[in-house]
Amino acid sequence: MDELLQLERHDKVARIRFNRESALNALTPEMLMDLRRMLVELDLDGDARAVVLAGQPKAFSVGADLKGRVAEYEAGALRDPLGAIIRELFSYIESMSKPVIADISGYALGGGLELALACDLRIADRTAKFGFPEANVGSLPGAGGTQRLPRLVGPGRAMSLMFTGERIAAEQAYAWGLIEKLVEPGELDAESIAWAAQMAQKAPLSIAAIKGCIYVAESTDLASGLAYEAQSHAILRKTRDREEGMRAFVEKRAPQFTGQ
Ligand code: CO8
Repeated sequence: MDELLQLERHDKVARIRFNRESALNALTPEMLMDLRRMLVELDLDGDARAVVLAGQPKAFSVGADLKGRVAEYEAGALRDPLGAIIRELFSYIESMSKPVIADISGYALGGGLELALACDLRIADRTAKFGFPEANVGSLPGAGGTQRLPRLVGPGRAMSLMFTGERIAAEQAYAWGLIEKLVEPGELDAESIAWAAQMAQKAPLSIAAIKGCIYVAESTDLASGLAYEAQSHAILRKTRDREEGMRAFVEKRAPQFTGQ
Protein backbone atom coordinates (compact mmCIF):
# COMPACT_ATOMS: atom_id res chain seq x y z
CA MET A 1 0.00 0.00 0.00
CA ASP A 2 1.33 3.40 -1.01
CA GLU A 3 1.22 6.38 1.34
CA LEU A 4 -0.56 8.86 -0.91
CA LEU A 5 -2.49 6.39 -3.03
CA GLN A 6 -4.40 3.40 -1.76
CA LEU A 7 -5.24 0.46 -3.99
CA GLU A 8 -8.38 -1.57 -3.24
CA ARG A 9 -9.55 -4.65 -5.09
CA HIS A 10 -13.22 -5.45 -5.59
CA ASP A 11 -13.10 -8.66 -7.61
CA LYS A 12 -12.21 -7.53 -11.18
CA VAL A 13 -12.41 -3.82 -10.32
CA ALA A 14 -9.41 -1.92 -8.95
CA ARG A 15 -10.00 1.34 -7.11
CA ILE A 16 -7.17 3.79 -6.48
CA ARG A 17 -7.98 6.30 -3.78
CA PHE A 18 -6.05 9.55 -3.32
CA ASN A 19 -5.02 9.75 0.29
CA ARG A 20 -3.95 13.35 0.87
CA GLU A 21 -7.06 14.55 2.61
CA SER A 22 -5.31 17.29 4.64
CA ALA A 23 -4.51 19.13 1.39
CA LEU A 24 -7.79 18.14 -0.34
CA ASN A 25 -5.81 15.79 -2.58
CA ALA A 26 -3.76 18.58 -4.17
CA LEU A 27 -1.59 16.86 -6.77
CA THR A 28 2.18 16.64 -6.43
CA PRO A 29 4.58 15.25 -9.06
CA GLU A 30 5.33 12.32 -6.71
CA MET A 31 1.63 11.38 -6.45
CA LEU A 32 1.25 11.52 -10.20
CA MET A 33 4.34 9.40 -10.77
CA ASP A 34 2.98 6.81 -8.33
CA LEU A 35 -0.38 6.93 -10.09
CA ARG A 36 1.32 6.40 -13.46
CA ARG A 37 3.18 3.36 -12.12
CA MET A 38 0.02 1.86 -10.59
CA LEU A 39 -1.97 2.40 -13.78
CA VAL A 40 0.68 0.68 -15.91
CA GLU A 41 0.62 -2.30 -13.54
CA LEU A 42 -3.19 -2.44 -13.65
CA ASP A 43 -3.26 -2.17 -17.43
CA LEU A 44 -0.99 -5.21 -17.63
CA ASP A 45 -2.98 -7.10 -14.99
CA GLY A 46 -5.49 -9.43 -16.61
CA ASP A 47 -7.42 -9.74 -13.33
CA ALA A 48 -8.16 -6.00 -13.29
CA ARG A 49 -10.81 -5.26 -15.90
CA ALA A 50 -11.83 -1.73 -14.85
CA VAL A 51 -10.21 1.01 -12.77
CA VAL A 52 -11.86 3.62 -10.54
CA LEU A 53 -10.05 6.76 -9.30
CA ALA A 54 -11.50 8.23 -6.11
CA GLY A 55 -10.86 10.83 -3.42
CA GLN A 56 -12.52 11.57 -0.08
CA PRO A 57 -15.91 13.12 0.77
CA LYS A 58 -14.52 16.68 0.82
CA ALA A 59 -12.48 16.47 -2.37
CA PHE A 60 -11.76 14.34 -5.39
CA SER A 61 -8.83 16.73 -5.96
CA VAL A 62 -8.35 20.51 -5.88
CA GLY A 63 -5.72 20.36 -8.60
CA ALA A 64 -2.07 21.31 -8.61
CA ASP A 65 -0.34 21.66 -5.25
CA LEU A 66 -0.04 25.43 -5.19
CA LYS A 67 2.35 25.35 -2.23
CA GLY A 68 4.71 23.20 -4.30
CA ARG A 69 4.33 25.59 -7.25
CA VAL A 70 5.28 28.57 -5.03
CA ALA A 71 8.28 26.61 -3.72
CA GLU A 72 9.43 26.25 -7.33
CA TYR A 73 9.44 30.06 -7.71
CA GLU A 74 11.34 30.40 -4.48
CA ALA A 75 13.93 27.88 -5.64
CA GLY A 76 14.21 29.73 -8.96
CA ALA A 77 13.49 26.42 -10.68
CA LEU A 78 13.25 26.50 -14.45
CA ARG A 79 12.03 22.92 -14.52
CA ASP A 80 8.31 22.11 -14.39
CA PRO A 81 8.15 18.70 -12.66
CA LEU A 82 4.34 18.69 -12.49
CA GLY A 83 3.98 19.65 -16.14
CA ALA A 84 6.49 16.96 -17.10
CA ILE A 85 4.29 14.18 -15.75
CA ILE A 86 0.71 15.44 -15.72
CA ARG A 87 0.09 15.78 -19.45
CA GLU A 88 1.67 12.47 -20.32
CA LEU A 89 -0.22 10.73 -17.51
CA PHE A 90 -3.60 12.09 -18.57
CA SER A 91 -3.05 10.99 -22.18
CA TYR A 92 -1.87 7.60 -20.93
CA ILE A 93 -5.26 7.06 -19.23
CA GLU A 94 -6.95 7.39 -22.61
CA SER A 95 -4.56 4.88 -24.14
CA MET A 96 -5.23 2.23 -21.47
CA SER A 97 -7.04 -0.89 -22.59
CA LYS A 98 -9.67 -0.79 -19.82
CA PRO A 99 -12.27 1.67 -18.60
CA VAL A 100 -11.06 4.28 -16.13
CA ILE A 101 -13.81 5.96 -14.09
CA ALA A 102 -13.52 9.08 -11.93
CA ASP A 103 -15.50 8.71 -8.69
CA ILE A 104 -16.10 12.27 -7.50
CA SER A 105 -17.38 13.78 -4.29
CA GLY A 106 -16.57 17.25 -3.01
CA TYR A 107 -14.23 19.50 -4.97
CA ALA A 108 -12.98 18.65 -8.45
CA LEU A 109 -11.05 21.78 -9.32
CA GLY A 110 -8.30 22.75 -11.74
CA GLY A 111 -5.99 19.82 -12.41
CA GLY A 112 -8.34 17.62 -10.35
CA LEU A 113 -11.13 18.34 -12.81
CA GLU A 114 -8.70 17.82 -15.69
CA LEU A 115 -7.90 14.40 -14.27
CA ALA A 116 -11.62 13.58 -14.14
CA LEU A 117 -11.96 14.77 -17.75
CA ALA A 118 -9.07 12.53 -18.81
CA CYS A 119 -10.91 9.51 -17.38
CA ASP A 120 -13.27 7.69 -19.72
CA LEU A 121 -16.32 8.21 -17.49
CA ARG A 122 -17.33 10.24 -14.45
CA ILE A 123 -19.71 9.42 -11.61
CA ALA A 124 -20.34 11.97 -8.85
CA ASP A 125 -22.53 12.43 -5.82
CA ARG A 126 -24.58 15.54 -5.06
CA THR A 127 -21.79 17.09 -2.95
CA ALA A 128 -19.51 17.41 -5.99
CA LYS A 129 -18.44 20.88 -7.14
CA PHE A 130 -16.60 21.49 -10.39
CA GLY A 131 -14.54 24.47 -11.45
CA PHE A 132 -11.47 25.87 -13.14
CA PRO A 133 -9.97 28.53 -10.85
CA GLU A 134 -6.72 28.87 -12.85
CA ALA A 135 -7.46 32.44 -14.05
CA ASN A 136 -7.55 33.46 -10.36
CA VAL A 137 -3.85 32.60 -10.12
CA GLY A 138 -2.61 33.78 -13.52
CA SER A 139 -2.65 30.34 -15.10
CA LEU A 140 -4.84 28.28 -17.41
CA PRO A 141 -6.10 24.71 -17.36
CA GLY A 142 -2.88 23.40 -18.89
CA ALA A 143 -3.32 19.66 -18.43
CA GLY A 144 -5.90 19.18 -21.17
CA GLY A 145 -8.79 21.16 -19.68
CA THR A 146 -9.11 23.68 -22.52
CA GLN A 147 -9.27 20.78 -24.98
CA ARG A 148 -11.28 18.10 -23.19
CA LEU A 149 -13.96 20.22 -21.50
CA PRO A 150 -15.30 21.88 -24.70
CA ARG A 151 -15.49 18.45 -26.36
CA LEU A 152 -17.79 17.28 -23.55
CA VAL A 153 -19.92 20.36 -22.86
CA GLY A 154 -19.30 22.76 -25.76
CA PRO A 155 -17.06 25.85 -26.01
CA GLY A 156 -19.50 28.35 -24.43
CA ARG A 157 -19.94 26.40 -21.22
CA ALA A 158 -16.22 25.65 -21.06
CA MET A 159 -15.35 29.33 -21.46
CA SER A 160 -17.94 30.42 -18.91
CA LEU A 161 -16.35 28.13 -16.30
CA MET A 162 -12.79 29.12 -17.16
CA PHE A 163 -13.39 32.89 -17.56
CA THR A 164 -15.29 33.28 -14.27
CA GLY A 165 -13.65 30.64 -12.09
CA GLU A 166 -17.14 29.90 -10.72
CA ARG A 167 -17.94 26.45 -9.38
CA ILE A 168 -20.93 24.50 -10.63
CA ALA A 169 -22.89 21.96 -8.61
CA ALA A 170 -23.19 18.28 -9.46
CA GLU A 171 -26.72 18.69 -10.83
CA GLN A 172 -25.52 21.37 -13.26
CA ALA A 173 -22.56 19.22 -14.30
CA TYR A 174 -24.94 16.33 -14.95
CA ALA A 175 -27.28 18.51 -17.00
CA TRP A 176 -24.30 19.67 -19.09
CA GLY A 177 -23.02 16.14 -19.68
CA LEU A 178 -19.81 16.75 -17.73
CA ILE A 179 -20.58 13.68 -15.63
CA GLU A 180 -22.42 10.59 -16.81
CA LYS A 181 -23.94 9.46 -13.50
CA LEU A 182 -25.22 11.34 -10.45
CA VAL A 183 -25.91 9.55 -7.16
CA GLU A 184 -26.85 10.42 -3.60
CA PRO A 185 -24.14 11.10 -1.00
CA GLY A 186 -23.28 7.84 0.75
CA GLU A 187 -24.00 5.79 -2.37
CA LEU A 188 -20.98 6.79 -4.41
CA ASP A 189 -18.51 4.13 -3.32
CA ALA A 190 -20.93 1.27 -3.96
CA GLU A 191 -22.35 2.74 -7.17
CA SER A 192 -18.95 3.37 -8.75
CA ILE A 193 -17.87 -0.21 -8.05
CA ALA A 194 -21.18 -1.63 -9.30
CA TRP A 195 -20.92 0.41 -12.53
CA ALA A 196 -17.30 -0.64 -13.09
CA ALA A 197 -18.19 -4.27 -12.29
CA GLN A 198 -20.78 -4.26 -15.09
CA MET A 199 -18.00 -3.29 -17.52
CA ALA A 200 -15.56 -5.76 -15.98
CA GLN A 201 -17.87 -8.67 -16.91
CA LYS A 202 -17.70 -7.89 -20.62
CA ALA A 203 -15.17 -9.19 -23.13
CA PRO A 204 -11.98 -7.21 -22.37
CA LEU A 205 -10.90 -6.95 -26.00
CA SER A 206 -14.33 -5.57 -26.95
CA ILE A 207 -14.02 -2.90 -24.29
CA ALA A 208 -10.48 -2.00 -25.40
CA ALA A 209 -11.55 -1.80 -29.05
CA ILE A 210 -14.65 0.30 -28.29
CA LYS A 211 -12.57 2.70 -26.20
CA GLY A 212 -10.00 3.04 -29.00
CA CYS A 213 -12.70 3.66 -31.63
CA ILE A 214 -14.43 6.32 -29.56
CA TYR A 215 -11.22 8.28 -28.94
CA VAL A 216 -10.43 8.05 -32.66
CA ALA A 217 -13.93 9.44 -33.36
CA GLU A 218 -13.02 12.59 -31.43
CA SER A 219 -10.00 13.35 -33.54
CA THR A 220 -10.76 12.29 -37.08
CA ASP A 221 -13.22 12.63 -39.96
CA LEU A 222 -16.12 10.19 -40.34
CA ALA A 223 -14.63 8.15 -43.21
CA SER A 224 -11.36 7.56 -41.36
CA GLY A 225 -13.24 6.74 -38.17
CA LEU A 226 -15.44 4.22 -39.96
CA ALA A 227 -12.37 2.60 -41.52
CA TYR A 228 -10.77 2.33 -38.07
CA GLU A 229 -13.96 0.81 -36.66
CA ALA A 230 -14.12 -1.75 -39.50
CA GLN A 231 -10.50 -2.75 -38.88
CA SER A 232 -11.13 -3.12 -35.15
CA HIS A 233 -14.18 -5.26 -35.89
CA ALA A 234 -12.17 -7.49 -38.22
CA ILE A 235 -9.59 -8.03 -35.46
CA LEU A 236 -12.28 -8.87 -32.88
CA ARG A 237 -13.86 -11.41 -35.23
CA LYS A 238 -10.73 -13.55 -34.84
CA THR A 239 -10.70 -13.55 -31.04
CA ARG A 240 -11.57 -16.53 -28.86
CA ASP A 241 -13.79 -14.36 -26.68
CA ARG A 242 -16.03 -13.50 -29.64
CA GLU A 243 -16.58 -17.18 -30.37
CA GLU A 244 -17.08 -17.85 -26.65
CA GLY A 245 -19.58 -14.98 -26.34
CA MET A 246 -21.66 -16.20 -29.26
CA ARG A 247 -21.55 -19.86 -28.21
CA ALA A 248 -22.51 -18.92 -24.65
CA PHE A 249 -25.52 -16.99 -25.96
CA VAL A 250 -26.69 -19.94 -28.05
CA GLU A 251 -26.05 -22.41 -25.19
CA LYS A 252 -27.89 -20.12 -22.71
CA ARG A 253 -24.97 -19.84 -20.27
CA ALA A 254 -22.74 -17.05 -18.97
CA PRO A 255 -19.64 -16.48 -21.15
CA GLN A 256 -16.18 -17.14 -19.72
CA PHE A 257 -14.02 -14.39 -21.20
CA THR A 258 -10.24 -14.70 -21.03
CA GLY A 259 -9.19 -11.61 -22.95
CA GLN A 260 -7.91 -13.62 -25.91
N1 CO8 B 1 -2.60 23.22 -3.30
C1 CO8 B 1 -2.10 23.00 -2.07
N2 CO8 B 1 -2.85 22.99 -0.94
C2 CO8 B 1 -4.16 23.24 -1.08
C3 CO8 B 1 -4.76 23.49 -2.32
C4 CO8 B 1 -3.92 23.46 -3.48
N3 CO8 B 1 -4.39 23.59 -4.72
N4 CO8 B 1 -6.09 23.71 -2.13
C5 CO8 B 1 -6.31 23.57 -0.80
N5 CO8 B 1 -5.16 23.30 -0.18
C6 CO8 B 1 -4.95 23.12 1.26
C7 CO8 B 1 -5.10 24.42 2.01
O1 CO8 B 1 -3.90 25.19 1.94
C8 CO8 B 1 -5.44 23.93 3.40
O2 CO8 B 1 -4.26 23.48 4.02
P1 CO8 B 1 -3.80 24.18 5.42
O3 CO8 B 1 -4.89 23.85 6.38
O4 CO8 B 1 -2.49 23.52 5.70
O5 CO8 B 1 -3.68 25.64 5.12
C9 CO8 B 1 -6.28 22.67 3.12
O6 CO8 B 1 -5.98 22.29 1.78
C10 CO8 B 1 -7.77 22.95 3.23
O7 CO8 B 1 -8.05 24.02 2.36
P2 CO8 B 1 -8.92 25.29 2.80
O8 CO8 B 1 -8.68 25.59 4.24
O9 CO8 B 1 -8.67 26.37 1.81
O10 CO8 B 1 -10.39 24.67 2.65
P3 CO8 B 1 -11.72 25.45 2.29
O11 CO8 B 1 -12.81 24.44 2.46
O12 CO8 B 1 -11.82 26.73 3.03
O13 CO8 B 1 -11.59 25.81 0.72
C11 CO8 B 1 -11.09 25.40 -1.59
C12 CO8 B 1 -11.48 24.80 -0.22
C13 CO8 B 1 -12.19 26.29 -2.10
C14 CO8 B 1 -10.89 24.22 -2.54
C15 CO8 B 1 -9.79 26.22 -1.46
O14 CO8 B 1 -8.84 25.45 -0.74
C16 CO8 B 1 -9.17 26.60 -2.75
O15 CO8 B 1 -9.63 27.52 -3.42
N6 CO8 B 1 -8.06 25.92 -3.16
C17 CO8 B 1 -7.32 26.24 -4.35
C18 CO8 B 1 -7.88 25.50 -5.51
C19 CO8 B 1 -7.18 25.86 -6.81
O16 CO8 B 1 -6.94 27.02 -7.12
N7 CO8 B 1 -6.88 24.86 -7.64
C20 CO8 B 1 -6.31 25.04 -8.94
C21 CO8 B 1 -4.85 24.92 -8.87
S1 CO8 B 1 -4.08 25.27 -10.46
C22 CO8 B 1 -4.19 23.76 -11.27
O17 CO8 B 1 -4.72 22.81 -10.78
C23 CO8 B 1 -3.57 23.67 -12.62
C24 CO8 B 1 -3.18 22.22 -12.91
C25 CO8 B 1 -2.67 22.07 -14.31
C26 CO8 B 1 -1.21 22.17 -14.38
C27 CO8 B 1 -0.76 21.82 -15.72
C28 CO8 B 1 0.46 22.56 -16.15
C29 CO8 B 1 1.71 22.00 -15.63
